[in-house]
Amino acid sequence: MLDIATLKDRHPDHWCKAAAIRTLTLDAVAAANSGHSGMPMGMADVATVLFTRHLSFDAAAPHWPDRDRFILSAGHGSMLLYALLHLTGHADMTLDQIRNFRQWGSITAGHPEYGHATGIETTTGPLGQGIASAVGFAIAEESLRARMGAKLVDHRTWVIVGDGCLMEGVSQEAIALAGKLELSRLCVLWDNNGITIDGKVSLADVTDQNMRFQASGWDVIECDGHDPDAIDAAMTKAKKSSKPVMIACATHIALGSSAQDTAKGHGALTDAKLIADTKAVYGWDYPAFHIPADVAEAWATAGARGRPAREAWEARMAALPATRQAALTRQFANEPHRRLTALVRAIKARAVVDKPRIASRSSSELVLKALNPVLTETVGGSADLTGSNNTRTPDMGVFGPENRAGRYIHYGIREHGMAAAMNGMALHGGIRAYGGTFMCFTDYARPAMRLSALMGVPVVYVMTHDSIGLGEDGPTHQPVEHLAISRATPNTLVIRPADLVETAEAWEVALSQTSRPTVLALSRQNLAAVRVTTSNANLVTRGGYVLSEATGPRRAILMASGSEVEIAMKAQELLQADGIGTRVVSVPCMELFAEQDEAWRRRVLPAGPVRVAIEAGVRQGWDRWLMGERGRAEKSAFVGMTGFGASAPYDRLYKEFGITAEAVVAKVRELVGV
Ligand SMILES: Cc1ncc(C[n+]2csc(CCOP(=O)(O)OP(=O)(O)O)c2C)c(N)n1
Ligand SMILES: [Mg+2]
Repeated sequence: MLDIATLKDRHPDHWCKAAAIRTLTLDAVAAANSGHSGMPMGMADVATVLFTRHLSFDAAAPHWPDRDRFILSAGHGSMLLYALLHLTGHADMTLDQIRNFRQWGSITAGHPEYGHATGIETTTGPLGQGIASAVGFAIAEESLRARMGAKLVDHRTWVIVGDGCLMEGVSQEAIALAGKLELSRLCVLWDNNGITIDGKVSLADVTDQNMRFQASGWDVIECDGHDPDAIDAAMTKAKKSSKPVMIACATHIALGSSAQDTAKGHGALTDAKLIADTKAVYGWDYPAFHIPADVAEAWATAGARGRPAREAWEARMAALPATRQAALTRQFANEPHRRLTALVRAIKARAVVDKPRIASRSSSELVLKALNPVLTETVGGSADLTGSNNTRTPDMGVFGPENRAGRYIHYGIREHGMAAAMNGMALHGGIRAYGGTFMCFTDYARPAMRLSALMGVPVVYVMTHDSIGLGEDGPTHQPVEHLAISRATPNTLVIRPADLVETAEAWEVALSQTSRPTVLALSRQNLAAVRVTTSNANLVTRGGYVLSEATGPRRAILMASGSEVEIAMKAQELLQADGIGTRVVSVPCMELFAEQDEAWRRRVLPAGPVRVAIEAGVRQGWDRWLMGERGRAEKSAFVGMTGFGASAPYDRLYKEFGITAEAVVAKVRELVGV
């Protein structure tokens, strides 16, 4: 590898630009007294070559839809990204923000957070998420280029990963998917420094990463990660490949410091002498946070390199008919489709006449069949459960190397990779991503689902087989705690519709979101139609509503979601036959119900009647509606699961686990005292 003296001597301009990244990192980490110095110091040369010679972007227009995307998967090296954004002239990334690295109210969080600053394309920090969501960015680019044309969509996705990203399991899902899909616009830059927190990579790994990538259909190029010409040549070569490319960049972590090539170099280098000595090695004789004018100028020039390309793109856009421009702008901004509500109303109008007794996963398919041909921004998929999740509609076509216009993705058995890719597609813009698996396997997708919520991206998780109601596959496949886990996640809508009408409304809600994900919990087993009167109003938007009013004095309120609404309706019949006036409240979405004003919630859940909630999952999450909101502990009960399910036909399971109309009646009688 090139040593610093040779580098300075042969590439003085490059050296100074890279040194600016390195010293800003040292200064910001020292000021914060925390952070990660080594990674930005090691990858500064690669990043400098990328941003000054290859990345197509314009710092003055960071939202330009046809920009290249840069993703720092090794999110702990956040100062690398912040320094680049500052130096290239992103207006919001001021020097003050860098000075306030990791402080309250600054946009320079410990790890890059989407939405905090322009140029942060996705939140990274949980290792592996960046590379996995990058696959989604690259899919979105291919898909939209095929459908909108290369004059509007023609860019690349560049990702920096560390050893940690490549050890995480999700990276294998991502790499395999990208290789199969031949995402040749995707280039991964591996910070091959041989060091992680505990020490040398060899402590825990002997994987030949080059062979691993090649085995999954990638091209691999090796280079000296400090030699700008070698890095440049590798990137130039990568752009010509017909496969995704991994460039293995050999680097020194914490280059030039006494911590170089050691695990100590991974974290915060805050010792004043170490910093001074390192700056001396760099030949950097300036005060903290100081960037000399010529270096600042050189970086500003790099930040404006993409301006002609951006302006040419805007001119091509402006030349399109106004209606097409408006449609594209809406689509790039992920705004809801204007025909969505009308399509959903038509489905509901038919449903109240037909009253189909079908599984909610089948209802979901019916809805998608109506929506997908019109809402062409949808890209659906499943983690190898297409026939079970009912996620594919005939119009979509399968996305792949031979059909880039296809809108259905066979993700393979890769729930985590699927969820991360969906995040990437949504963040790229122009695509509404939905993907399916069994509800139980939200566990396998969860780290990416959490990031959907944290970033506020409106993806839709189609989670079928949502309870013991899936039957014979048994407790390994029967979710009991998963509704509660999803509901516990902030900024996530969890919708469990009861029939076709509610499922159509649920999809309308999900596809109208602009800043939060939706989890649709759908049944395997057939469900009775419970919404049988016409209403244009979308009642799922209310989260909870009176589905069936009590006859006579109201003494009990039954609350239920999804498949158990039918049980609540049966229990109501039995109770009312005995003169116990009973109201049934459908609760398809607790989050939306909680958002209603107090007057609505009081109308739905007035004080007085006893309350019983019925759901084939654990109780967690229901207590607010049972014991809060004017309810009382001694006047409420829950009918649901307290442990894992079992393997048997579903109707037997409902009986054995006591989730029946009769059990509900018994609870109400006990509470009412008759
Ligand atoms: C999923 C996840 N697990 C653990 C961590 C904590 N962590 C942050 S960086 C790191 C080591 C990463 O090593 P590498 O990618 O080689 O980075 P380098 O030390 O070379 O900067 C770990 C374990 C994390 N951020 N995300
Ligand atoms: Mg490393």
